[in-house]
Amino acid sequence: MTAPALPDLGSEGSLKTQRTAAGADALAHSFLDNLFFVQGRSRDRATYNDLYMALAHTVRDRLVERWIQTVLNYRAQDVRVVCYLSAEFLTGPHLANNLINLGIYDEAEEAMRKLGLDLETLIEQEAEPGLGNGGLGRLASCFMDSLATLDIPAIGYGIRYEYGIFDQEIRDGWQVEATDKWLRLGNPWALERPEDAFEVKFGGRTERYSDGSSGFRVRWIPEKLVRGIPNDTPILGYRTNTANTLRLWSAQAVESFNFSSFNTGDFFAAVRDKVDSENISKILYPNDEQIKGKQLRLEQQFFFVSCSLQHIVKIQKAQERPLADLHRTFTIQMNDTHPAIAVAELMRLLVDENQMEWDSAWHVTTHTLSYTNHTLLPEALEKWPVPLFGALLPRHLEIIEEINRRHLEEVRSRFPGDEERVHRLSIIDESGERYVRMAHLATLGSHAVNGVAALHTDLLKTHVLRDFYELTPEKFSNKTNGVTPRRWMVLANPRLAHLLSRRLGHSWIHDLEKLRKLEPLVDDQDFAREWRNIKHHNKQRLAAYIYQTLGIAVDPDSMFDILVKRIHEYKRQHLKVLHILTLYKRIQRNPEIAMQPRTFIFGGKAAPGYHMAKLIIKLIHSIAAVIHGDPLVRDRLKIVFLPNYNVKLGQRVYPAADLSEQISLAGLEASGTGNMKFAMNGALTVGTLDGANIEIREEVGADNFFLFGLTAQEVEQKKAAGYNPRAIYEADPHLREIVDSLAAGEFSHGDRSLFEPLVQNLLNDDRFMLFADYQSYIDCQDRVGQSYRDTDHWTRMSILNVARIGKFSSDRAIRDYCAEIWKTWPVKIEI
Ligand code: F58
Repeated sequence: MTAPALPDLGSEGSLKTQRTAAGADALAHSFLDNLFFVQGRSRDRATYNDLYMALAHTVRDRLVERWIQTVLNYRAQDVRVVCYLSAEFLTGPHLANNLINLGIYDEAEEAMRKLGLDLETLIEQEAEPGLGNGGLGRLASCFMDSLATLDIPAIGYGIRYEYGIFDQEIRDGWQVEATDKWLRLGNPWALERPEDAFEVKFGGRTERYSDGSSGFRVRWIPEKLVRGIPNDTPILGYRTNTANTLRLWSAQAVESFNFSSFNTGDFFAAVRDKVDSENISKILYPNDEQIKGKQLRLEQQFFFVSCSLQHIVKIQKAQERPLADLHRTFTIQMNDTHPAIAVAELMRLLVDENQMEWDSAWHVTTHTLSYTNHTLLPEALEKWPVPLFGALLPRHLEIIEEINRRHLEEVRSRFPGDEERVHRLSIIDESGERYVRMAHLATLGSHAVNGVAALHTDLLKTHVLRDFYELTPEKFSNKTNGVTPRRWMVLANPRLAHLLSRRLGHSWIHDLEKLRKLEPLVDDQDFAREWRNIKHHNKQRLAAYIYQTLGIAVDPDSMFDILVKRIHEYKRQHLKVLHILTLYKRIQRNPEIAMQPRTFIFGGKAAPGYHMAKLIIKLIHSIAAVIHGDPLVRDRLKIVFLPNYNVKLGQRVYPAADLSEQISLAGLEASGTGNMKFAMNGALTVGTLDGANIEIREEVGADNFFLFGLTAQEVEQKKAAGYNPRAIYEADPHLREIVDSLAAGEFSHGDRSLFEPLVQNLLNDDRFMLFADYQSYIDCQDRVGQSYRDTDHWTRMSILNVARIGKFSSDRAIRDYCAEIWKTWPVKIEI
C-alpha cells in the first residue's frame, strides 16, 4: 500500500525558541527538560552519565537547526561539495568543542553552576570516540572542523567502528590491550538514518551481456550483500551557522537470516552469515604490519567507499544533474590509500550501473578524485594479493586490469623500450607473488596527489612516487598539515586563550596569523609573568592528574619534557631513553653535578603485534623503576608513562609541556601534527629536520628551536656508504656504558635476556640510526637544559613560538586544498 501524500506541516518557526535559546537560564531549563523527557530520569536518581546525556542533548538541540539549514542550503544552491573519504576520524569528545563553537561555553558553565553542577565534571564523562589510530585520523577531524568554520560545504565519510582503538592498560610495565566499548552508554551526537541505507556487494563472479544498442556490458553477480546504515554527526564550525555532516557507515546483514540455510535447518549457519556481515564495522585495525592480507580490512575499505559513492551518485541524480558533471558538483579526497578502491568503484558505478562510456567515466573519475599520501615507510604502502582481491571484488579487479592496460600502453609509447619503467609504474606488482598496489591506483585515478609537509612531498617526488612524478608532474603538490586552534588551544588551554583574547581580541581563533601581534609583547615583563603563571598552572593540573592516576608525585617546577605519539621505532622513543640513561649515569658518576631537574613524560600505544614497540614500553617502565628507587637521582629525574594516550589526554598534556620531543629519523615522519599542538601551547621543540619540524623551525626562527641530528640526505648517504652502528658504540665510552648496562640487566633485575632483542638490534642493524644521532641529541639536550635555567629567555622563546605558529592552523591547510585542489568556495548559511 502506498502512503498518502505528505501534508504541508508548516515551517519550524514556532518550535524553535524553547530548544534553541542560548542564555544560562534557558540552558538550565532545557537541561532539566532533557533529563526528564529524553533521558527519562528523575533528578534524585540521575547518575553522572544521565547528567552528561541531558547536557549533550541540550547542546545537540542547538546544533540541529543549523545542521538542517546547512543541508537545505546546499540542496537549494549551486554548491560544490568536498567529500572527505577516510577510514579514520579521531574526533575526540564533542561536548566541550560544540559549546565553544556555539559560543555558549560560559553560559553552560553558569547554567550548571546554578544547578550545583560542575561543567568540567560533566565534560569528563564523555567517552572518547577512538575511531582512529593517530595522526591520520586526527587530521581528518581537524579538517572537518576547519571546513565547517570556513563555511565550505563538506561531508566526511568513514566507518562507525563498534570498537575503536583498543584501551591500553599497563601491567608490570607491559602494554595490555582491552576492547574499547565507546558506545556502551550510548552516543547522543549521532543520528542513525536507516532510510538512507545502501547495499554493498561482495564476491561472486561477473558476466557479459549485450545491452542491445552499444554492445557488451558487464554485470556483477555477487555472492553476498551487506547493508550500510548511515550514522550522521553534525560538525559545527566556530561561530558560524555551518554544520556539516560526518557520515559513518555501520554494517548490517541484509536479511536477518540466510533463508536457504534456515530452510535446510542449519540455524547456526544462518546466524553466522548475519554475524559475518556485521563484523565489517566491528573493529578498527590498529596499525600493524599484520594488516597485510587481512580480508576483513579490504572488506571495510570497500564497504565504506561503496556506500559513500552510492550516496554521492544518488545526490547528483536527485538534483537532476548529469553524471557526466559529477566532478563539477563533488570533489572527493582520499585520505591515504585506504579509500583508493574508490577509483575502481566509481568507474564501475558509472560504466556498469549507469552505462557511461569508458573514456567519459575515466574523465569524470580522475577529475573527481584526489589523493593524500601520509607515509614514506615502504612497509606501510598498501598492497593486496591479487587472488584475495579478485575473490572479494572480481569486477574491480577486471576494471583495474583495464585501467592498467591503458596506462601501460601510454607509458610504453612515451618511453619506448623502457620495460623496467613499465614494471615500476604498473598497478600490479609482478615481481613475485602478484599484488595490487593501492598507491599506484590512487595516483593514477586522481587529478591531484599531495604530501603533508614540504620535505615529505619532495621525497614522494624523488623516491616513493618518482616514476609517477616523471609521468605527470603537474598532479603533484604539497599541502602542509595543520591542526585546529579551537580544540588544541581554546578548549585545551582556556587560560592561554583568555590571555591572548584579552591582548589581541578574539580574531586569532579563526585567523591564527593574528598571533603575530604578540611579538611586540615579548619584552613586556607583566605579560611574561602571566605567560609563565599559565604554564605553571597547566603543569600543576597535569601533575595532579598524574598523582591521581599513577600515584607518582612530580614537581611542577621541574622541566616537563614530553614525548607523546604512537610507539614506533622510527619515532625513536628509545633515543629518548638513551638520553635519560646518559643523565642517570652522569649523576651516578658525579652526585654533585648541577642538572636541571626534569620530568620525562611518555604516552602512546604500540600496535598489539609490534613486539619491539611493546618492549620499548617495558623499557621505559623498567628504567623508571630503577631511577625512582635511587635516592641520589629521584628528585632530579622523574619518568612517567601515561597509559592510554588519546585525544582527551592530549588536551591535558600539550598545554603543560615545556619541551616537545620530535625526534624521528629524518626522512621518515611524513609531517607530524603533535609538533604543532605543542608549539601553539608554548612548548619549545627539540627535533630533527623531519616532516613539518623543518617548516616549524623556519616559522618560529632557528634561535627558538633546538635542532639536532642528520638530515634526510645525510641519512641516505650514510646508508649508501654502509652504516655501522657497532663502530659508533665502540668509539663512544658513554654510549657503550649505557648500552652495556641494558645488556647486563641493570634495569631488568639482572635478566640479560629481556632487552637483548633491542640491544642486538641497535648494535647490528639500527635501521633508525639512533647511534648516529646520539651525540648530537645529547649535546642538544645539554643546550636545552642550560637555556631552561634562563627563565626570561625561555619565556621569550615560548612566546615567539606561539606568535609565529599561525601557518599550522588547519584553516590555512584547508584554504590551500580549496584553492589548489578542490576549487571550492564558501557558502554562508543564513538562519
Ligand atoms: C600519520 N600517519 C603520519 N597513519 O605518520 C604523520 O607524520 C602525519 O602527520 C599524519 O599521518 C597526518 O598526515 C598515520 O597516522 C596511520 O595511523 C595509519 C592508519 C591505518 C593503518 C596504518 C597506519
